[in-house]
Amino acid sequence: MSRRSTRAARPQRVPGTLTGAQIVWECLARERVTHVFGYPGGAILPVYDAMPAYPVHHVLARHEQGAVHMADGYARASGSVGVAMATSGPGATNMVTGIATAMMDSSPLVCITGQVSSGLIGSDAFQETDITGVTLPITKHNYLVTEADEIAPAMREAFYIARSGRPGPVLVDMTKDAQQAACPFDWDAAEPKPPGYRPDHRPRAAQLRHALELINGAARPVILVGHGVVLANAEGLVKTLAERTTIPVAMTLLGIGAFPGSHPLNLGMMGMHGEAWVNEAVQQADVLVALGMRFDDRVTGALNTFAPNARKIHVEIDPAEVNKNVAVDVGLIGDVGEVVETLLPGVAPNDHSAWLARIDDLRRHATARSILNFTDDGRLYAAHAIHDLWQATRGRALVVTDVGQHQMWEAQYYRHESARSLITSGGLGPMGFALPAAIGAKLARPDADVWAVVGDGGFQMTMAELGTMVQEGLKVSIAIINNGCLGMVRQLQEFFYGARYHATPLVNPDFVTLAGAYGIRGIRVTERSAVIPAVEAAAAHDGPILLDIRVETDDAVYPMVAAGAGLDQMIRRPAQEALR
Ligand SMILES: Cc1cc2nc3c(=O)[nH]c(=O)nc-3n(C[C@H](O)[C@H](O)[C@H](O)COP(=O)(O)OP(=O)(O)OC[C@H]3O[C@@H](n4cnc5c(N)ncnc54)[C@H](O)[C@@H]3O)c2cc1C
Ligand SMILES: Cc1ncc(C[n+]2csc(CCOP(=O)(O)OP(=O)(O)O)c2C)c(N)n1
Ligand SMILES: [Mg+2]
Repeated sequence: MSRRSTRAARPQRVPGTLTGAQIVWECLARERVTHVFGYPGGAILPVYDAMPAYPVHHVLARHEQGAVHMADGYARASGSVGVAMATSGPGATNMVTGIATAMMDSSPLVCITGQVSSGLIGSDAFQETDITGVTLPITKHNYLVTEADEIAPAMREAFYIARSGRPGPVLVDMTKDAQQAACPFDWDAAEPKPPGYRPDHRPRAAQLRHALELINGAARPVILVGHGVVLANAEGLVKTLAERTTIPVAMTLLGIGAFPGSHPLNLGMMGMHGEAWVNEAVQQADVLVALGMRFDDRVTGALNTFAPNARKIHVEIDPAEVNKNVAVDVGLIGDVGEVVETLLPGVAPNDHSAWLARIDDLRRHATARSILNFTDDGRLYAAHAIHDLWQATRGRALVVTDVGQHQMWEAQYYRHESARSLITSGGLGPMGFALPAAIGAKLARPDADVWAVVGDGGFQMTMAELGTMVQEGLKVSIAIINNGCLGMVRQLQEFFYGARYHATPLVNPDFVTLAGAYGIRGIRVTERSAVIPAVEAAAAHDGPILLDIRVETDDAVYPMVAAGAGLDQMIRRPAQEALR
């Protein structure tokens, strides 16, 4: 009996043509994509079958959510478009959290999904999901492609839309028959021309003049630096603006790193868990210069009391963001790098030493309440662990955090000196982001000392990606800030639900043994004196390492602006005695 050839399903090449599947890889290679993060299945198999002929490395994730977070981590670390791939139905729906994460944080992604053959669409075919319908509100744009000759134009347009203007995720769903059919491939003819899409904006001259008057005439100004500054690679220009005017700089969570943490004009993070002096400075300011940030509710607190005395300038690439949450005096719509460059010749040197001295007073008053300044009571707090990680890595690590208390302590206690040295999910905040995003970041920047700082809860959401990390031979260091609970939610229960801790205590696996199952070295840290040696051991170790850092359960992130409260109405850390 003759055996059926396993190669029989290969599409026939017609001279002068490529299959849709080959066109996908041609486009990826021409877009200079080096890594694709994905997971195969029947509806995308023609694309996988064509892959080996192309110089693109495929990273096999353990879950499609992980694949998208990896692509996102890659994009945020490199500034290039990240690419993720999955099959139809469950593969595509597993991508949803990752896509929504990228959408909320303006991260450029192209997600490619297989779809059932075009003749089956609408028939509830096996693994058919209307993924363009599902992702319509969480993508910048999406496509359903049913013909091979539509693939190249859709792919080129997807990359163009993902990276231009305000970046974001674009999904290209392609039917199996479109992947299998052959057609001529013409890269030049597929040049993107999306109708009605205008990503380039320039501010009007009158608005620029108005902004200069406000900046030059301010007595108590603050610059608010956001993620847009990172996306625009404009940190150098923003530093020039701050130094010329001596205007202090506050950052959003996603703006951290866009202004050097050790710079004398750096105030730190503002907002719900921003430092007290930063929020107080924002509230007392007479001029706010908001650069590439979108006045998220975690940043502003109650809108009706936000920065009541300040004239506001908003530099923003997306016109829909201007006057959306906060009414501003001047909206400068355009790329923040270009706008600041245009403003700089008109910006007068200035000396705001009286205002800086006032903020320093606020800072002195607040730092007395920092847990780092409490006398050592022998307990290991998360803030200690993160502070010591910062010291031991000399502030030069590329840190990827998960979501929760540890994320906020990282923002407060790890001082970042450069843009793209903190990768964190701000807008959607999905637990499980850190490990896969760290894998993507390490592949984008192999020379970086990549640390995933993750909670014990969030780690368990995507810990299967340890397998991906090992399979790729990556040296990523993992610090589990293990407080034995879903700390951020426990904190809400402590403050607002009478300390009724339902569904927040965790019974955890032994993370060190778990690491061992993957061949990863694990170290348990239970004392403060062991943190720095463990971080140094990670640096010296030729491979990934997992630190299970057992920190106090009973602690909260301070300050905290409660929902609906004004930015300067913060819940402050109690005196040390209250911790006992
Ligand atoms: C548990 C938790 C707690 C949090 N607490 C805080 C907190 O205390 N403080 C805080 O700040 N955040 C906090 N966040 C994050 C918060 O939810 C927002 O994600 C964050 O504040 C958004 O920062 P952003 O506006 O700088 O970035 P984004 O949301 O990414 O917005 C960037 C803006 O820049 C614009 N832009 C993009 N490119 C350009 C360009 N080239 N030129 C000009 N503009 C451009 C975009 O259109 C967008 O409007 C928290 C998140 C979590 C999960
Ligand atoms: C996928 C998802 N589910 C639920 C939440 C709500 N949530 C925010 S923080 C948090 C607790 C996180 O616990 P852990 O990972 O242990 O970090 P910790 O706060 O203890 O540092 C939860 C449940 C979320 N952000 N993401
Ligand atoms: Mg926890």
